[in-house]
Amino acid sequence: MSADVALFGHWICPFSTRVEWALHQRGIGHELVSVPPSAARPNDFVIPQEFIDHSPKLEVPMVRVGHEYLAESIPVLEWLEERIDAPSLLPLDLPARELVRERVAWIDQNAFRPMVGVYYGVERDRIERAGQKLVAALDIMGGWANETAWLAGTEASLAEAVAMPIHVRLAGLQRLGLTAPIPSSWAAHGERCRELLGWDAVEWTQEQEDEFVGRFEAFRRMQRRK
Ligand SMILES: N[C@@H](CCC(=O)N[C@@H](CS)C(=O)NCC(=O)O)C(=O)O
Repeated sequence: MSADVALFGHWICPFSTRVEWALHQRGIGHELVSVPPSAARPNDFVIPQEFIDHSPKLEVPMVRVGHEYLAESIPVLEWLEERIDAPSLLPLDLPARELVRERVAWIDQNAFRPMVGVYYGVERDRIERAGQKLVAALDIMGGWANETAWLAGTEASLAEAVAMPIHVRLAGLQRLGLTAPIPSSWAAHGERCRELLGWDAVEWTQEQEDEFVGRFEAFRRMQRRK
């Protein structure tokens, strides 16, 4: 490993998971600096000064490569591709690269948003609607994966990085009210993802899943009392 890489992130943040997975999948050694998002931050947590100094919005993930810093998960994934010479998550062929980028944007828009809507949802019908939108997106993504095994082409790519947090938290989402049946094509893609190098670094333990579910159940109780 040539460059000095650090990820300022946290396991509960799905945007951090994208980057953490890609670093492991590409075999890029890095330091992980745990910065819990405010909703999961213990009262006595001291935010590292380096994070405060370089993060434009005080959001994780933020990455340092050498003396440079960047935040925002998708630009960070692209930046790491440019900056770090390691197995790539972008195909060489330009049209294939464009397909990966198109699908990355599609997943971010059409699957990630409703996914966040499920756990930040408070009213039952809103949670239900977000769940239905998420599952409709998973159905389309599962269809892509059925064709070539992966979300955008014949190899795991940045599209897997962007979608990986959905696999990581699926059981938690189901406990938080995602009731629509998960398409078998999406579940099969999840099984393939579990065989990839990066999986072990981002998979949740039962304790992490319980903490995720517990935090959002508490959030809902608090919102309903308002
Ligand atoms: N668009 C950003 C979103 C990052 C984001 O929303 N991060 C959340 C945690 S999941 C955060 O750090 N929020 C600030 C806070 O809660 O303190 C990305 O793709 O990286």
